[in-house]
Amino acid sequence: MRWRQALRVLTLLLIAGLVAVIVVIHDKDVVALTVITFVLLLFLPSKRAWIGVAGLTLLFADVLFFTGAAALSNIRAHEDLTTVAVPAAFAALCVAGVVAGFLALVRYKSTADGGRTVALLLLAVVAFGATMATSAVAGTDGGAAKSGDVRLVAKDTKFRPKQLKFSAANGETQLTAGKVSVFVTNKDFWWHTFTIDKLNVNLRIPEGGHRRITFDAPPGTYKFYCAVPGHTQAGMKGTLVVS
Ligand SMILES: [Cu+2]
Repeated sequence: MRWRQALRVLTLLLIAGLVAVIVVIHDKDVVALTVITFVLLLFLPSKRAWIGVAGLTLLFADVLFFTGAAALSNIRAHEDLTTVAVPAAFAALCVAGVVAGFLALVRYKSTADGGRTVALLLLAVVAFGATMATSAVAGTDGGAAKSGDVRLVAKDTKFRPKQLKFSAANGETQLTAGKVSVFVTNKDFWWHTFTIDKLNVNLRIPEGGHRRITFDAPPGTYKFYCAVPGHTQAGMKGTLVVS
């Protein structure tokens, strides 16, 4: 088996995974990534195969970067198994993809037998799994809401609701101490943030994750937004009213 063939198989698996994300969690923003992956795959059997190999290696590295970080963060936050397993599965696949892509680039004309190819890819995935497991031991509960929390959902690169109201009159007792607690759920495949510049708030929420933040908020109206490039423009902004 050549490394390029291994890369092709891993790319097909990645496309299958991305399509599953589109179908199961209805994340339309993943469509663009799926199309790019497919186009790069088409280069592999062509005379300009190196474009496909280099492009796919970068793409695997990119997806590894955000899904690996999401899996680690969700493990540390003691999220449930699915919330950890989905980004972890993508990250493990991407570890193999980066290895296969890199070896296809540097040993472009040489061949490796099937057994060695599979063994090396498995080794990379096992090493990745071990990293995940060791970080599962450390960590804090970030995935549980408490009563009095203001709830916010990020879905389809939008926040719902767009306006958060927090009032002492509603019996939100923490407010008497000047504290506001916001519980954010991210239902997208990408990372999002809950950011309020004025209050020095910057909470990062990975794929499928739930995160809670408590901060001081004097009465007033504050703009919150997602700090991921392009997301504010896509509509990820709103207002927090504290009265
Ligand atoms: Cu965002």
